[in-house]
Amino acid sequence: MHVTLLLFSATLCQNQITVPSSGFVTVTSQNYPSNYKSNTDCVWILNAQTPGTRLRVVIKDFITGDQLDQLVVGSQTNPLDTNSILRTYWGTVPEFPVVFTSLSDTMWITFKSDGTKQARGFDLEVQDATYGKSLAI
Ligand SMILES: [Ca+2]
Repeated sequence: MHVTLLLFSATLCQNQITVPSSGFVTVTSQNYPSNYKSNTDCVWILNAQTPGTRLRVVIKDFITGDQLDQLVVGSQTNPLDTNSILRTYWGTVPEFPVVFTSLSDTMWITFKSDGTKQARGFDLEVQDATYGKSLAI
Protein backbone atom coordinates (compact mmCIF):
# COMPACT_ATOMS: atom_id res chain seq x y z
CA MET A 1 0.00 0.00 0.00
CA HIS A 2 2.88 2.33 0.73
CA VAL A 3 4.24 1.84 -2.78
CA THR A 4 0.81 2.56 -4.26
CA LEU A 5 0.51 5.86 -2.45
CA LEU A 6 3.94 6.97 -3.64
CA LEU A 7 3.01 6.06 -7.18
CA PHE A 8 -0.20 8.07 -7.02
CA SER A 9 1.60 11.20 -5.94
CA ALA A 10 4.00 10.90 -8.88
CA THR A 11 1.45 10.48 -11.68
CA LEU A 12 -0.58 12.96 -13.66
CA CYS A 13 -3.81 11.02 -13.51
CA GLN A 14 -4.76 8.45 -10.95
CA ASN A 15 -7.96 6.74 -10.03
CA GLN A 16 -9.11 4.25 -7.44
CA ILE A 17 -12.33 2.51 -8.40
CA THR A 18 -14.57 -0.04 -6.71
CA VAL A 19 -16.30 -2.37 -9.16
CA PRO A 20 -19.88 -2.87 -7.93
CA SER A 21 -21.09 -6.38 -7.11
CA SER A 22 -22.55 -7.98 -10.24
CA GLY A 23 -21.83 -4.76 -12.11
CA PHE A 24 -19.12 -2.99 -14.03
CA VAL A 25 -17.27 0.27 -14.47
CA THR A 26 -16.09 1.89 -17.69
CA VAL A 27 -12.48 3.01 -18.07
CA THR A 28 -11.33 5.05 -21.06
CA SER A 29 -8.26 6.98 -22.03
CA GLN A 30 -8.57 10.70 -21.39
CA ASN A 31 -10.58 12.55 -24.07
CA TYR A 32 -11.83 9.30 -25.61
CA PRO A 33 -12.97 9.01 -28.41
CA SER A 34 -10.85 12.03 -29.26
CA ASN A 35 -7.11 11.48 -29.12
CA TYR A 36 -5.44 11.10 -25.76
CA LYS A 37 -2.82 13.65 -24.80
CA SER A 38 0.91 13.32 -25.24
CA ASN A 39 3.05 12.38 -22.25
CA THR A 40 0.26 10.90 -20.15
CA ASP A 41 0.91 8.60 -17.23
CA CYS A 42 -2.36 7.25 -15.89
CA VAL A 43 -3.06 4.64 -13.24
CA TRP A 44 -6.30 2.96 -12.26
CA ILE A 45 -6.46 0.68 -9.23
CA LEU A 46 -9.61 -1.42 -9.17
CA ASN A 47 -11.09 -3.64 -6.53
CA ALA A 48 -14.18 -5.81 -6.47
CA GLN A 49 -16.87 -4.62 -4.07
CA THR A 50 -17.33 -8.28 -3.17
CA PRO A 51 -14.03 -9.54 -1.73
CA GLY A 52 -12.77 -12.68 -3.43
CA THR A 53 -14.60 -12.00 -6.69
CA ARG A 54 -12.37 -11.83 -9.73
CA LEU A 55 -12.51 -8.96 -12.20
CA ARG A 56 -13.13 -9.39 -15.92
CA VAL A 57 -11.73 -6.93 -18.45
CA VAL A 58 -13.64 -6.38 -21.69
CA ILE A 59 -11.73 -4.18 -24.14
CA LYS A 60 -14.25 -2.74 -26.59
CA ASP A 61 -11.99 -0.39 -28.53
CA PHE A 62 -8.25 0.14 -28.64
CA ILE A 63 -5.75 1.96 -30.82
CA THR A 64 -2.56 3.83 -30.03
CA GLY A 65 -0.26 5.86 -32.23
CA ASP A 66 2.90 3.85 -31.64
CA GLN A 67 4.55 1.27 -29.41
CA LEU A 68 5.43 3.90 -26.82
CA ASP A 69 1.75 4.39 -26.00
CA GLN A 70 0.87 1.33 -23.95
CA LEU A 71 -2.03 -0.05 -21.99
CA VAL A 72 -0.86 -2.50 -19.36
CA VAL A 73 -3.12 -4.52 -17.06
CA GLY A 74 -2.03 -6.50 -14.04
CA SER A 75 -3.28 -8.33 -11.01
CA GLN A 76 -3.11 -6.98 -7.46
CA THR A 77 -2.45 -3.29 -6.83
CA ASN A 78 1.17 -2.56 -7.69
CA PRO A 79 1.97 -1.45 -11.26
CA LEU A 80 5.66 -1.44 -10.38
CA ASP A 81 5.57 -5.23 -9.91
CA THR A 82 6.28 -6.48 -13.44
CA ASN A 83 5.55 -10.05 -12.35
CA SER A 84 1.90 -9.08 -11.91
CA ILE A 85 1.41 -8.01 -15.55
CA LEU A 86 -1.41 -9.84 -17.32
CA ARG A 87 -1.57 -8.06 -20.68
CA THR A 88 0.23 -5.30 -22.58
CA TYR A 89 -1.29 -3.62 -25.63
CA TRP A 90 -0.11 -1.00 -28.10
CA GLY A 91 -0.92 -0.20 -31.71
CA THR A 92 -3.99 -2.04 -32.92
CA VAL A 93 -5.96 -5.06 -31.76
CA PRO A 94 -7.17 -7.60 -34.38
CA GLU A 95 -10.73 -7.99 -33.09
CA PHE A 96 -13.06 -6.96 -30.30
CA PRO A 97 -14.02 -7.55 -27.65
CA VAL A 98 -10.84 -8.68 -25.94
CA VAL A 99 -11.83 -10.48 -22.75
CA PHE A 100 -9.68 -11.74 -19.90
CA THR A 101 -9.99 -12.20 -16.16
CA SER A 102 -7.81 -11.15 -13.26
CA LEU A 103 -6.24 -13.61 -10.87
CA SER A 104 -7.62 -11.86 -7.81
CA ASP A 105 -10.20 -9.32 -6.63
CA THR A 106 -7.88 -6.41 -7.39
CA MET A 107 -6.37 -5.16 -10.60
CA TRP A 108 -4.28 -2.30 -11.88
CA ILE A 109 -4.34 -0.57 -15.24
CA THR A 110 -1.79 1.88 -16.56
CA PHE A 111 -1.80 3.94 -19.73
CA LYS A 112 1.23 5.89 -20.82
CA SER A 113 1.95 7.91 -23.92
CA ASP A 114 5.05 9.60 -25.24
CA GLY A 115 5.37 12.95 -26.97
CA THR A 116 4.39 12.04 -30.53
CA LYS A 117 1.72 10.15 -32.50
CA GLN A 118 -1.42 10.15 -30.40
CA ALA A 119 -4.57 8.22 -31.32
CA ARG A 120 -8.07 7.44 -30.05
CA GLY A 121 -6.94 5.30 -27.13
CA PHE A 122 -9.15 2.77 -25.44
CA ASP A 123 -12.61 2.02 -24.12
CA LEU A 124 -12.95 -0.92 -21.75
CA GLU A 125 -15.15 -2.29 -19.01
CA VAL A 126 -13.97 -3.86 -15.80
CA GLN A 127 -16.71 -6.19 -14.68
CA ASP A 128 -17.37 -8.13 -11.53
CA ALA A 129 -16.80 -11.70 -12.78
CA THR A 130 -20.40 -12.58 -11.88
CA TYR A 131 -21.77 -9.74 -14.03
CA GLY A 132 -23.90 -10.97 -16.92
CA LYS A 133 -23.82 -14.57 -15.79
CA SER A 134 -26.66 -14.63 -13.25
CA LEU A 135 -29.33 -14.84 -15.97
CA ALA A 136 -27.65 -17.88 -17.51
CA ILE A 137 -27.79 -19.97 -14.35
CA1 LIG B 1 2.91 8.14 -28.99
